[in-house]
Amino acid sequence: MKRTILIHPDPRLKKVCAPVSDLTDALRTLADDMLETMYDAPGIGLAAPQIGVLERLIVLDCVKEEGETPRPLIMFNPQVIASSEETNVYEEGCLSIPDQYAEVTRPKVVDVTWMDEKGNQRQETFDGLWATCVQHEIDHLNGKLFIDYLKPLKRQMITRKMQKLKRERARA
Ligand code: K1U
Ligand code: ZN
Repeated sequence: MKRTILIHPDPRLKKVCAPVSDLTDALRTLADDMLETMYDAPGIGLAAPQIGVLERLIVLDCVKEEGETPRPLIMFNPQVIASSEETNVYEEGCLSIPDQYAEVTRPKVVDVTWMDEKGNQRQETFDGLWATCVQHEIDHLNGKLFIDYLKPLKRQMITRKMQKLKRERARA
């Protein structure tokens, strides 16, 4: 089932999410719903707080090319355990901040641990767009948005645009 994506500013997007302890069928269904919502948007990642669920769950699939095999990943309690000194600049977007993009600098390579949908503990090294995306999604679990890396004036400008968008959508 497709879920509604919250738009910034929303207090739920600023909260630190709780770790998942028991992997239930309800959580697996939630993860499937998040993948459906992400692909439909379309996007390359989605974090549970973006649909109003304050638990540490993210999904991502950074395979963008048509015809390439998709690689959906479901991560419960993801954690960056090591980051490269080398950084990467990427023009990021966010499904909770539609049509706004800005350059963000992050570590180029990260090692991430997580629990998958089968309850297995996993670890993998991510590079390039995958590394950017997984860091962006983990930030969501800590109440942080990509605009929090920008200068206050630019952040304020984007926030005002989003407030206007929300007012217009409420009227429609
Ligand atoms: O978390 C989110 O809001 C999803 C976001 C993830 C992300 C994008 C760019 C850099 C870091 C993290 C998005 O998916 S925005 C949409 C987007 O980037 C995209 C959409 C369709 C095709 C390719 C990319
Ligand atoms: Zn986002």
